[in-house]
Amino acid sequence: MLRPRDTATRERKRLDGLWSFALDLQGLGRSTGWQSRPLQGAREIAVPASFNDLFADPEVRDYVGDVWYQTTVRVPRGWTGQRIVLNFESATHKATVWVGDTEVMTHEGGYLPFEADVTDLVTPGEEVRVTAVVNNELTFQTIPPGVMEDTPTGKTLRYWHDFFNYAGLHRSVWLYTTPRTYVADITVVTGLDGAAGTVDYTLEAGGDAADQARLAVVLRNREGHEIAAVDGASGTLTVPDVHRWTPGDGYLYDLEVRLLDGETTADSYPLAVGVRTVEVRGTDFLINGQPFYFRGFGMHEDHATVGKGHNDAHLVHDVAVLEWVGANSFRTSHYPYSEDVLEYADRQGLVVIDETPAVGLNMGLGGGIFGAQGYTTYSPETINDQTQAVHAQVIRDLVVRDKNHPCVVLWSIANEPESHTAAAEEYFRPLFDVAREADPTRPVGFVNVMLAPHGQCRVSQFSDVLMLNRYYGWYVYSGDLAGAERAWREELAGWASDGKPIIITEYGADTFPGLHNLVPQPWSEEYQVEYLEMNHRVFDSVGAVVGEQMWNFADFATVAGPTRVGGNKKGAFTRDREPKAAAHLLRRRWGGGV
Ligand code: GCB
Repeated sequence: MLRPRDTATRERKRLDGLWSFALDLQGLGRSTGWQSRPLQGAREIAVPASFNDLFADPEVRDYVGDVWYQTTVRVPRGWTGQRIVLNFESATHKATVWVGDTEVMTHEGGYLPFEADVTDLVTPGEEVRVTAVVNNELTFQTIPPGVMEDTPTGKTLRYWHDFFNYAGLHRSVWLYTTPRTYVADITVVTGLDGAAGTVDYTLEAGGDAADQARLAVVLRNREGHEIAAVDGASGTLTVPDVHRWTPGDGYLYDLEVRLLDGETTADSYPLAVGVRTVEVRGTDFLINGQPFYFRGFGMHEDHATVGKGHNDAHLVHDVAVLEWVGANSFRTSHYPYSEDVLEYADRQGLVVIDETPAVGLNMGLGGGIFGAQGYTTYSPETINDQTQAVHAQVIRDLVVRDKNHPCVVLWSIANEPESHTAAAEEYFRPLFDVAREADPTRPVGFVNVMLAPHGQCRVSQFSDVLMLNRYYGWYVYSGDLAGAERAWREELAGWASDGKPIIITEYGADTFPGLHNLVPQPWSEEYQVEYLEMNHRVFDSVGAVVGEQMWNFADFATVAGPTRVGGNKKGAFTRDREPKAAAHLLRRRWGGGV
């Protein structure tokens, strides 16, 4: 699936704005056909945004179940004769969509796009009603998992990941056109050959005459000069004296893909291409053959009011803050971010670890760490074969969406799953194969949790890169940084003996901004600084450590709990992106700029 774009042969219309919105408190909407009429008793809601924090209403914030979104759109009259597609960049976590009275699609998984051909259901020049029922329940067969529990005061949703279950339409909704026969997919793989670059491409056509489609590509540099042109559905372009895509220098070529009808271009689609290589060699992580050290954060799509709603202003500001602090990378913890984020990272030369939404597959954790018990992680009743199939599909779908982004250098197929048991090994072994089959060009890993330390983890054997989340000095050795340092050095030495590169994908300490201690204690800004300094001493002493991504970039919303003071406070920045003392420390260490 290619992202909706305006091109010489395609047009799009964004459906964002104020939609009608209703909670389905009695669960009657589906059986009584709410899609067939204007939503009753609806309020207006902003799209894109999480619905949870838009009203001062606990019923909305904590709502679990179906919510209904509806809007009316006039299809541009110039679209006659075109193929017309309705595209949702995401719906968290599950959605069914109708155009008029006709159901057009259902999609599960809250962070990836889905679309339907609606050509036959709309008339250019006329209005049409679009309705989506979005459901935010999680089960053991969803990724991420969760469970509805009966409590004396009603049903509640329990889940094992440490961020608030924001839901709704978080990203743009589009109506767009393509010609009847169109470019359906593009895959590029880039390489280096001395001073030259190579771009291997594979194209797919779709639609009425896909079989007879003639395809061709033209590659241009940033100035618009043609560098190479090739005919055919697949081939290789050579770029003499290539300007490589490198961290900090997001140089992109423009690959124009054309579908030809005789001499005319029937469809045209542009793809930004960064020419670079990624490789793991020994304990090095190489980008363009050069060792790369990851400096940055695990992040969240999380802001006041909009929750997980994408917003370009927040994106630009977050990346400006990353630049200020000297970060060169981030992880899309714990789900695929908006594709706008990846496109921007491509242009900024920011390096991305791209993570699936497989978080919370660990019933030994909860609300942070060492929490809720009472379930077995892998069992026929909990995380089972069906979950594994859903997990495999989300890996494939993530690769399909993000495979062409030069910023993505490493796939993370899960965050902190249970990984010390035989069941974990069995569950994950085939998933690594799925990832490698979907993308043979990038390294694959998963993020290991403290409950499966070196010597006990049975899943790391499959990883190209070891990604470790460690909280020595916070969840263990709380307030005892000397003890923490000793234990941390000992464990890390074990991992280093495996001969693989290690990225510390999380290390952090909750810090209440403005809390100060002469003698640093947990929760104070001073303690966070000393905690980071201790960690950095440990990392700097181990050659196999090729990256540090502090947890977290900014404070973020979570479920309420005794360890969460208005959310998770491990940010180097507050939720509104003001620096804590730790941010200044990182800036000095990472050489941040303006
Ligand atoms: C972790 C999780 C992350 C949590 C963090 C914490 O290990 O990966 O999602 O937010 O710990 O602060 O407890």
